[in-house]
Amino acid sequence: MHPNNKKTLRLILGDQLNIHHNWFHTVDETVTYVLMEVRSETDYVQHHIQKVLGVFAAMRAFAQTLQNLKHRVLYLRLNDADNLQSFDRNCEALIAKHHFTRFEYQLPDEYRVDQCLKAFAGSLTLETKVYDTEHFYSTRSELKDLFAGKKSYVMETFYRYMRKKHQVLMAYGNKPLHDKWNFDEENRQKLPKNHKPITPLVFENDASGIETEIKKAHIKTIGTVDSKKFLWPINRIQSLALLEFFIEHCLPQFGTYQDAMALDEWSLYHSRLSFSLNIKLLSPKEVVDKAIEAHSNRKTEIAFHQLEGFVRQIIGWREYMRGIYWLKMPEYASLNYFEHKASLPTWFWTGQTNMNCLKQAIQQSLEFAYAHHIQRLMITGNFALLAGIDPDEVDAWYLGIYIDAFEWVEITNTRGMSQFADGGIVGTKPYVSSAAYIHKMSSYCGTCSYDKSKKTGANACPFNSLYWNFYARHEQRLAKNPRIGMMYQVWNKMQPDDQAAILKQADLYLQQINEL
Ligand code: FAD
Ligand code: DLZ
Ligand code: SF4
Repeated sequence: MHPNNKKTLRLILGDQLNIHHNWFHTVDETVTYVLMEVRSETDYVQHHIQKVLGVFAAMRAFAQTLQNLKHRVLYLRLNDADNLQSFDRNCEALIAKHHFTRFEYQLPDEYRVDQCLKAFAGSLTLETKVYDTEHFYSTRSELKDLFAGKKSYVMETFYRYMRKKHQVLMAYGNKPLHDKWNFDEENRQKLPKNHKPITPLVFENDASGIETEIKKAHIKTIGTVDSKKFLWPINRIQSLALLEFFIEHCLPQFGTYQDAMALDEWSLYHSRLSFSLNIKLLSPKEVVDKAIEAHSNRKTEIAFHQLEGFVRQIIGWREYMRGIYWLKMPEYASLNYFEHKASLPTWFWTGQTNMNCLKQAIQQSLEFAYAHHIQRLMITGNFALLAGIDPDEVDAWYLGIYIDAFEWVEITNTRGMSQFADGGIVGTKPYVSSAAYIHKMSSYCGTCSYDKSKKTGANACPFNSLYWNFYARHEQRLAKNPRIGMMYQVWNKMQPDDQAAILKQADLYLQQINEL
């Protein structure tokens, strides 16, 4: 074929909004970019309305940016008559209509979409090429290579490897700065009484037109939105503003209150950058670099342990979860170590429960499409695990409800870290707790109609009996775990009558789970 007849179609997915990608460095008349709003993506799980709205608004803004830079762009809106509602069918139709001679795309982050586009590209008679997204620090297979021949995967090992490889927070001789890799013991305090955290920065995007289109298409969604004042960042400028806000106001307290939870406070000192990061409006490297730069300019204000705690989340946990995902999919999505089969309580979809901690975490999730890590792990996730909920249902809930939920990072956190359904690939022990931990880290228990200190009887906090019931039920699987053995010593020291009463209380609560 004559080179002048070359016409390339490049697909950009809704979570590939990286303007610094090599693709966009030069304007090429023979290249057409396409973005599409499709039912295959809006319907693979029931999403929060803010997630669908946020992704569409960001995709539209990104298409506009590309057009302003003089790139050729096609954009298929949800209700366009010629929208065939999936990536492959739309691309096939566009290739035929516009006589494209090449098809190119970037590596999808999700296994399902990866399979779909691989199959599609394989079915074409044209030349095809797949590119890296140029977003992550590590490749899909780097974790696999690092742990080749090892029996288990350890986040801390991966984190140190990443610190060394990318020379992040390192001193002379490949030693960690301040001689320690991890400063966790200086972090994780409860919020002091009368401490008023910073008011979160929110945006006021008018996305009401998009909401109307979503409603017209009858897409089933979760949660609420004020679409005239859509609060999440939808472009790079807003994402950078949120990053600045975090670094200026939240980073100095980030590690200290990382695990704290407080009544009516939905994000405390967390960054809320996960949405911008996951759709690639921000790169993890620029986030880490900005945080490090701020620390070096404001050392007295931003202690090193705050910085290290934050950097670990990004170059450690985030990259680690992605590595595990690509190592273990697709099998990972059906792991159910404890063989849990119960259904999610109905109040997970409404927040209407008398358990104050769950009410707070779920209601804010419905209102903001956001809960911070410890709410996800130690409130909703903890309850789901103690109550023996089927990990498929837990996954679907987390994948739908959060603005930042994309399977590569959602499933490893949910099925792995939170539900231990992978039997210990991500974590070394299940993250469960009774009310004692929740009371220690939050201000939820004080105004709860349940009594945090009771295991049995009227108004006993459900977490207490469910906690021991969980250990008793799974003794065979857990007693040998060296990090848990001690719990069984405590359980076995209890009087048989007390044990029986606790198990009976747990049974009662599980039978009435929708009324708790
Ligand atoms: P911050 O607390 O400010 O942390 C900074 C950044 O570090 C985050 O933006 C995120 O990119 C990264 N990070 C922190 N913890 C993790 C982690 N465990 N795994 C991966 N990255 C991390 N994160 C998602 O991005 N998408 C999800 O769908 C998701 N689902 C989760 C489900 C469960 C059950 C749990 C326990 C955690 C989940 N997480 C998920 C991880 C974490 O809770 C969120 O990244 C975090 O709450 C996002 O808020 P933030 O940006 O304010 O985070
Ligand atoms: C999450 C999402 C939604 C709701 N809708 C779209 C869409 O209509 N078009 C699109 O390109 N992407 C969407 N996304 C993000 C994709 O689900 C995401 O790109 C894939 O899961 C790959 O990670
Ligand atoms: Fe949650 Fe129990 Fe505390 Fe109530 S008493 S807030 S249910 S831990």
